[in-house]
Amino acid sequence: MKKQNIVVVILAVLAGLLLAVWGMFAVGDNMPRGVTEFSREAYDLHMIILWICVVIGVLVFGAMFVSIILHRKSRGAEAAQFTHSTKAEVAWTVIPIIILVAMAIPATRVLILMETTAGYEMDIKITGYQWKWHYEYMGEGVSFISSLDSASNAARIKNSGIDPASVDNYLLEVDNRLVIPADTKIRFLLTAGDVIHSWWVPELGWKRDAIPGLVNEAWTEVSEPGVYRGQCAELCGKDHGFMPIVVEVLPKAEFNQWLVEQKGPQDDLDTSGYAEAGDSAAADTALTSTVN
Ligand SMILES: [Cu+2]
Repeated sequence: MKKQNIVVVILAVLAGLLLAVWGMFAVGDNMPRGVTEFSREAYDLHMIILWICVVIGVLVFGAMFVSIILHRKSRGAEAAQFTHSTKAEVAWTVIPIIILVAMAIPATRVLILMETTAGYEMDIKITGYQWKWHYEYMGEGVSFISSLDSASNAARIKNSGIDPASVDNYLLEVDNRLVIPADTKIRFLLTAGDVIHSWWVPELGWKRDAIPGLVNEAWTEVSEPGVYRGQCAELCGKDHGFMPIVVEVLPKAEFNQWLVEQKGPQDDLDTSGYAEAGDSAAADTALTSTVN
């Protein structure tokens, strides 16, 4: 190859690499690594597959551009005349199969991990409604409705005079957060009472449809206490954008104390925090009154 041609090839490969790296970091819109074992596995898998795709992209487009630039007709290039090559056929069949199988192995492992709810220590039933979530701590007699907080709700009204930018966690805050304990495997049972919704907290690494008449399963185990936010991820009606999800992860001891408080008489509840939380009957009444 001529010196000039080598320079062209190197430049083409470098441009491709630069474009790929820019796409990843300059846009800065990658998925979060999350706060659970599963979310990290999913993130790592996503990155491995991405880099495999980048390498394939650089090789394929590199070969294409090199061919177009260096072997163009105006440079006197002449097309090869062969019509069949068994070696080429075998190579471009076997190599993609090997790549696909190599990608399927870690993907299957992560998929199985996502579906493995065995060994859970706690059950929470999540029911989607237009446009709120109902959480029930199974067997604990604790359930409540979680809907958009009043500050966001006031600011979202047209001509409210409230600047949404002045509201903390605008459209990402609720009145009653889903409180869960840290370091505890929790199984979620998801369903819906009207139309299809989807429960999605990016930091947990998965989203799951909540479908009327069907119960879907999912699980999580968060090690770091904190507040994690998400949204309904299935277009479910006019207020689809106004049914956020807020998960508050507490250390086990604090969670147990919180749970005991929720079981207490309604009057004893701290009205600044989880005002609507109470026993199932109270929550059901609240649900009926809000739905009607
Ligand atoms: Cu929804």
